Amino acid sequence: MNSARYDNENNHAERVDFLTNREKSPAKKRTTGLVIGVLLGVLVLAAVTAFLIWFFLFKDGGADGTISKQRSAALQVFSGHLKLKDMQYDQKLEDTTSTEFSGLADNLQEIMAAAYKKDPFLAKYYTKSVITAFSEGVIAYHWTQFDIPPEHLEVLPEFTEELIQKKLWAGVQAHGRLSRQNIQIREITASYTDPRMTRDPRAQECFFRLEAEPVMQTFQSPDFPLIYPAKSRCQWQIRAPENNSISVRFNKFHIEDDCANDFVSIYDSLSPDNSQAITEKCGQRPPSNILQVVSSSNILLVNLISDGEVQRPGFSAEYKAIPITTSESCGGLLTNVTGQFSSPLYPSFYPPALDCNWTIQVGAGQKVRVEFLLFRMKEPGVDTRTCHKDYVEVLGTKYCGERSSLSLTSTTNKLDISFHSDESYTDKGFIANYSAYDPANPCPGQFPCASGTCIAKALHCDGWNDCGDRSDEIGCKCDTDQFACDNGMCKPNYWVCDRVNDCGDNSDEKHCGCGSSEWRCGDGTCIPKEVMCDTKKDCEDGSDEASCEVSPGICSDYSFRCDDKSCVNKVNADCDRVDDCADGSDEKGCDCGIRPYKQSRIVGGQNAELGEWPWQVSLHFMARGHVCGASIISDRWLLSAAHCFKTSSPENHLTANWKAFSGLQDQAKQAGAAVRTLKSIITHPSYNPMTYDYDIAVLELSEPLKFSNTIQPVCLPARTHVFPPGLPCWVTGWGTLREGAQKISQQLQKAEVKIINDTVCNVVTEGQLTSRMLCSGFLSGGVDACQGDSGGPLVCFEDNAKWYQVGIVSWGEGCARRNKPGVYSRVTKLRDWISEKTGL
Ligand code: 4AZ
Repeated sequence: MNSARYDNENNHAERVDFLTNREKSPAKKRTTGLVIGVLLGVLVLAAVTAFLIWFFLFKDGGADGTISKQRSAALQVFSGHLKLKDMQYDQKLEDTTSTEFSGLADNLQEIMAAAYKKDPFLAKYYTKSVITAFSEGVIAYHWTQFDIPPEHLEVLPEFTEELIQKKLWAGVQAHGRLSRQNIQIREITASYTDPRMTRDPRAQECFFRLEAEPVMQTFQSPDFPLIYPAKSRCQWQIRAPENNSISVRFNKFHIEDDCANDFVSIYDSLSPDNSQAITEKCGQRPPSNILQVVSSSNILLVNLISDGEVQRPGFSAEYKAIPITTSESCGGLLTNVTGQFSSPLYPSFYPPALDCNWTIQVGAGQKVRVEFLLFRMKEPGVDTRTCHKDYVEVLGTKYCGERSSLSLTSTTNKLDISFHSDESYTDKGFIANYSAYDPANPCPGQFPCASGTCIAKALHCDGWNDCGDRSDEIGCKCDTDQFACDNGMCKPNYWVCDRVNDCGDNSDEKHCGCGSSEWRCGDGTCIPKEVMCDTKKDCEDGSDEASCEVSPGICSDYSFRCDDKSCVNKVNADCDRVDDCADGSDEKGCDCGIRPYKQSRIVGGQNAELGEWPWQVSLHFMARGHVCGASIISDRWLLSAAHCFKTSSPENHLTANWKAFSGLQDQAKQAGAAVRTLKSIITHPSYNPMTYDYDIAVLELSEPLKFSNTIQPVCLPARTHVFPPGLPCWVTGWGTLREGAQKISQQLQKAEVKIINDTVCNVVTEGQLTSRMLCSGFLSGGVDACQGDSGGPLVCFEDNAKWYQVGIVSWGEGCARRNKPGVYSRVTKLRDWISEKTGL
């Protein structure tokens, strides 16, 4: 007997036996048996196929009225509303169990079904239409489902919103002509909808009707604050009395991070009608960035969809009826010398479909300056150059999207500002300060930027773009120790040829003297090309060996060393989500450097938010309170500076004298923080109190930390991790706000600082730099760590979306002085010692 094997579509191996001629020939009985066998096989196969189709396409969309969870391209759902003409609104229509609801809903469903079935194309795929709610007007909310079999997928592009609306109109009008029933429709909307969002309210599963009143009430996702169920399809229809709108504030909001799986979507409608979506959100929101939305009228729809397996608590929300914001009740005339104004209902999302106008009028001969402290009017699919949906318009220019700094000035003593929101998608909006100024002296004692903002005079012509529009660096006369860029800016001479485009037009990096057979090191020196990637360090900064694809297995000082001692010659191979080491050690210990409370930056402010730097620790010494910073590197270990402990006083080295506070933002609010005592303090044996070389300590906690939204470990970079000059990083701490100040800061501070080239760093520190140190800050001064920040982290956000600690606050000449940047212990150089002491 010969046999053959093949794999069927399900990849299950099956065995088919072929009969040889000899085996076939004599027996008729055997032929009959074979025919019956084949028939039975076909029947079984058909039954299995039918079951699979039912299972995947219809099971979840069955009795409870929820359309199947799978977002099959073959399922097309359109949702919107119908406005009925000349019909008396009956409150009973709001009760989906009433006969009034059933009567009208069934009637409309029939009209819709007839409209679609009349069209030969749509009729082929039409499945059902459902009326989900009524509201004053009389408005009926609907959705319709079409199922396209796999063999007809090519017709999908023909399912357009225009076609659906057109056919529905045609059907509805034909019905009006033919029918004796008195149902007339005067407006139709229908837009694409995620099939997971459609519900049949008469099925009542995870479906809620809420009545908003002026007093606040609450609702929550199922099982909050435990874990919301997977495969949730929940809907809350909220109504308020006529002439009110609805405000919903999500005090707790923690949904899975991937919006493709789980999300909350909110509509300015009772239908999940995309053209009236207010917003769609997932992830976790911190107390400082609460989601609060408002409807344009007395209806609002909230949906919770979950498909992901990640377990999260969900949300808890407050809702209430509030007076409708109209164009008359927003905007206005502002005549004070200074003041503040914001988008309607800020910091709530502004309502959809609203226009507001402000006029700022100041004294004759004066002008107006408007500085936006926050500006967020983002909408999917909007080109921020044209802003065709929501915008703020000033002097003929429309502004939309997200802006970190926006400053505008008037041409006269009057400035008009208009705000427009359309029917779909809203956002936080804006908050702005305005002030009158004298055009002859726009910035008394300061430098006036072209944008209208004022900056400190010392920042003019200092080589840094402080205005944001470079106007402070244009037309400067360069000093002898400065390089004149082609674009008119001046930069310190020692920035020339350092491989960082400091001028912005690259003129400081042109003509840098390396011949065609040479390669330029990070510090500007030239080396022969052939010594690059030869596993020997030829450049002072090792940049010739940093990104070499040398043959695998070759280990240089610049290779990532796997646990099995093999080497990876790739820049920043640690935690880059690519398995470079055969033993996977480059992707080990990567549960770090994330901020569960994702933050949006606060423009102009330097106070950190709670949970923004969850690895930051405050070290309290005896009765003195905070004296040094530290960072969490694991649940048992902290990283800090040796000079906090190795002082002339032996008391500083005693564990009993220290307490570590984690999850803290405000020194006056220690109640919410986790406090730990220390089990051991290990300072680097080579720490030099004269030079601050090897300024590093690891602290073992007596009891492990419990990680949370506000307590998380930072990532430690591999020994070979590269943080190039110019990289923007953040330093945090409760140190003093000024050099020489007596008191530490009560609120945790954050400051953005840049990694400074080692050559420059060595020059400005007058040769005091060792390879265990790095500089970060601005040579123009103004931003820096200061007394009390020591031991705290300097962290950089890397391409793998994780925060890495690059430095430990160590020393500096004063604080924030010009040409005196902060000096930090270089974590990469001390990485092996950290491993040796902590096992991390
Ligand atoms: C300190 O005394 C200190 N400007 C820390 C950092 C800097 C200066 C002083 C850097 O803790």
